[in-house]
Amino acid sequence: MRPISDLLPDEEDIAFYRANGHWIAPMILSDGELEEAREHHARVIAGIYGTVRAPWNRNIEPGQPIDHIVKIDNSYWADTIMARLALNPVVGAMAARLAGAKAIRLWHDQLLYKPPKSGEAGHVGWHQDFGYWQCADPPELLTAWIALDDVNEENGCMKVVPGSHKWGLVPEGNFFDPNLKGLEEKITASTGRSFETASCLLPAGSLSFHHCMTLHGSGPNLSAGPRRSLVVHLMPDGTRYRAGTPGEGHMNVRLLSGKDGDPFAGPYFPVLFREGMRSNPWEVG
Ligand SMILES: O=C(O)CCC(=O)C(=O)O
Repeated sequence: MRPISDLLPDEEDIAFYRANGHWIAPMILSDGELEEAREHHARVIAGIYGTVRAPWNRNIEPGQPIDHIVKIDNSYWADTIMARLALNPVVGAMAARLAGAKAIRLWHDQLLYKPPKSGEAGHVGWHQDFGYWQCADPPELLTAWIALDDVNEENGCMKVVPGSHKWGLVPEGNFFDPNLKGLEEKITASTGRSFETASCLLPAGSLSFHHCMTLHGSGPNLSAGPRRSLVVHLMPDGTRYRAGTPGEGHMNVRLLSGKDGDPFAGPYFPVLFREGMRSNPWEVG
């Protein structure tokens, strides 16, 4: 594994992220960590929780046949290995540099499993994450998408629309609409912009980042193996609650239990990285 300081985005990477709204990061997991993460990913899907707490939400009950994309929110509550991954300070440091923030907090995680030979049921419709997060201000949140398998065109890698983080909010976006072509047509018609995509091709153990306004989605898994990932949604420290938006139903509004203008802080929004914090791994011993 390279020294941690070598993994962080340099000035060119930061400029790329700010211009395009995404960035492919290097490998952060060793083979052993990857194996352990896969095993615990499977446990959470199977409903075998290593803590006293279930995830916030899951779209498929344990033991049910997995015939569509599995999405489990705040899996880190239920499993300490998932927690270690979701709260990885190196991921936090990468995010801090990309976002130009002094500290990064967890917004929430999302464990994803795209089943083998998924067909349309494995699709993720084109969307911007901020469409669901309008309760947060400013819209500078970002996502670390950590690959637990090699991710490629065959198994339905995530695709992003470079530059779309500068388009403003596109209301047609919908994670849950599998009709990618139909969504693309609606989005092109409403924005008047051409829809070019870039594929986030990742070796297992590496990750990509995308800005919360970047349009993204993915197609079917045509391969015989699963496409497994842990998606870690992050925010710059100081991100505040904006009351009365279409994002009012988001779980984090309830977890904050605050009033308009309060920062999303406290135990439900742990800090992954803070500049100068003693526990940043490359500053200790
Ligand atoms: O995994 C995918 O294909 C999409 C994931 C996603 O929507 C996200 O990371 O925000």
